[in-house]
Amino acid sequence: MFSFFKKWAAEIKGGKIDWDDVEAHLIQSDLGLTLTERILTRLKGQTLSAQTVTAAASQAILSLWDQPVRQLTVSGDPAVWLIIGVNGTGKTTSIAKLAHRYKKAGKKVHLVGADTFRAAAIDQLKIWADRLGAGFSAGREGGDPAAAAFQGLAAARAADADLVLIDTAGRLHNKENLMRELEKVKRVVQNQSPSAPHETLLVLDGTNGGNALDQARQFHKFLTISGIIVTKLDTSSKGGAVAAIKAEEQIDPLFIGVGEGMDDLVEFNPQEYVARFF
Ligand SMILES: Nc1nc2c(ncn2[C@@H]2O[C@H](COP(=O)(O)OP(=O)(O)OP(=O)(O)O)[C@@H](O)[C@H]2O)c(=O)[nH]1
Ligand SMILES: [Mg+2]
Repeated sequence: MFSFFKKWAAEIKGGKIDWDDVEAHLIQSDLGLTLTERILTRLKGQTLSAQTVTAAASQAILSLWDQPVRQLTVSGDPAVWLIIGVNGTGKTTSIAKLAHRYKKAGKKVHLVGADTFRAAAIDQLKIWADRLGAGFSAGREGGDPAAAAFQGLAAARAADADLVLIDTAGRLHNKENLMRELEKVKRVVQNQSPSAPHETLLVLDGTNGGNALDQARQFHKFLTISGIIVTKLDTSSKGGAVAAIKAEEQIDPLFIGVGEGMDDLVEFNPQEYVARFF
């Protein structure tokens, strides 16, 4: 998100800028309309410079998080977390990272492969489950993902798991039939456990810019997202438009992915996030 903004701020250092310029650049920095307006309001009556704009932007972003970011708790009998997102954002890897994190905290974790779209996806999850010592169930390639989720949850309950992580196939947010398929996964899980899923986590690729806001909006519309995991922040300074998503949709980033290993998941911290970019 901010790399574009930072580059611009460096360019204009000392130079003159006008309001239109500031507004255009803020919008192009994937901050979204709400935040852009708040930043412009903060700038009223000030001299425009790289410094004042940067300060106003970081203050506006930080004030989105006047409450501490929610910590996830493993509760439910068992806790069921549904992991969703577009293709290749890091869903399966993030599941492995979450499994590792909560196993370390003493929880019995069960992974459910409901990505029946391709056999390799199921194998990938199985490899992680074996490596982590987590329980595992999966549907078969070409099968119904909702059936896979239902049977996986039943197996997890039989195994007395504390936390069930359901992996789903990557899908484009603008494909309604694929969104309906996810709704069905959710419904079928609820048939077995009415309070589930206890978390519906959207995984966003942090190297992606403004499109992330679009993704969040669409997935939220169909499934009600409870939190976001932003991945690949080790390779990008874009940041997946999380501030815009928080400002526009009130959805919090909960974790960030900072590598491909199972320890590379850290809790989202707004101060660190802003400091990283400004
Ligand atoms: N550098 C880096 N790479 C990551 C991170 N998270 C995931 N990846 C890599 O991104 C690629 C895709 O990750 P997956 O977990 O397979 O993504 P996915 O969302 O499950 O993909 P589909 O199931 O195909 O939709 C893999 O090569 C991962 O190792 C991260 O935080 N940092
Ligand atoms: Mg996957």
